[in-house]
Amino acid sequence: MSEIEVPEDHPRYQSLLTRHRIEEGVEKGITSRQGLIAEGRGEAFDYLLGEKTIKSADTAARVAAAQLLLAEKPVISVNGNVAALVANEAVELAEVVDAAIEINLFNRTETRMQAIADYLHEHGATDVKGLAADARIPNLSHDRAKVDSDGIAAADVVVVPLEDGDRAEALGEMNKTEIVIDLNPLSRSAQVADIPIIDNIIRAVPNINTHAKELDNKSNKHLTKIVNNFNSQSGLTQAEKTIRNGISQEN
Ligand code: PTJ
Repeated sequence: MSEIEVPEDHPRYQSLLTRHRIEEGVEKGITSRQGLIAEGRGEAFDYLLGEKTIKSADTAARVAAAQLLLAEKPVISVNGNVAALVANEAVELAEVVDAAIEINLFNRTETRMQAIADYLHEHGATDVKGLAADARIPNLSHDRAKVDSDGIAAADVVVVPLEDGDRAEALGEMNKTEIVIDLNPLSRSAQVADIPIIDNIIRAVPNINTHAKELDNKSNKHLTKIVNNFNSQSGLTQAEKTIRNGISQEN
């Protein structure tokens, strides 16, 4: 038995494992109760995508890896769901592409900020930003506007998983290059992203890691070519087509 009492060959293993991690996140004070609802919404899309990484999402993950390797100050934004689902993998990604990790919460409380910071440290993170909150994202009225001046405020590339659209739009207005991970191709954050990855975060982050390791020794010229050849709209269209017409229509 693994971390949940369900055998790994159970057809719903991954989905049950994900639910279990989110539930545990809520119990530990890491994930908000709204995070349970967000997970349910994500699961519905994942079911329609066949609970697998479709080709266009894999392409986007490779482009994201190239973009992160090219970045000067990349930051991975972490909320309560991201911490509960992929703490290890997010820490690994930060190491592989030399990015900072910054906690940014919709339902921000100091207790939850600290609980997530402690949890990320337990999973190997060395530098966790977000607690200083000494800068703001302009034109955003809620607590998600609070960022660190040497973190998201200074970043050129930001990974924003499982977001609402407001902050994604505001970050776009700051001319940040945004990599969004979201299972809903119609969500505003996916729509405004430079690189939308329509996939479950539990598959997407390890996949970016794999691509980043493979691309690590490539020249900037090679990486730039990968980024420039990417068409974000085509990935969104392919994911929507798969959701509407079924996985047999995937291309
Ligand atoms: O921890 P906090 O306080 O910052 O709150 C985080 C949540 C996620 C609760 C908050 O950002 C929120 O309410 O988000 P939304 O508006 O429900 O949007 C979440 C998006 O993430 C939706 O489009 C979901 O389809 C998507 N989603 C949910 N679970 C996953 C996912 N995308 C990828 N992988 C998932 N596992």
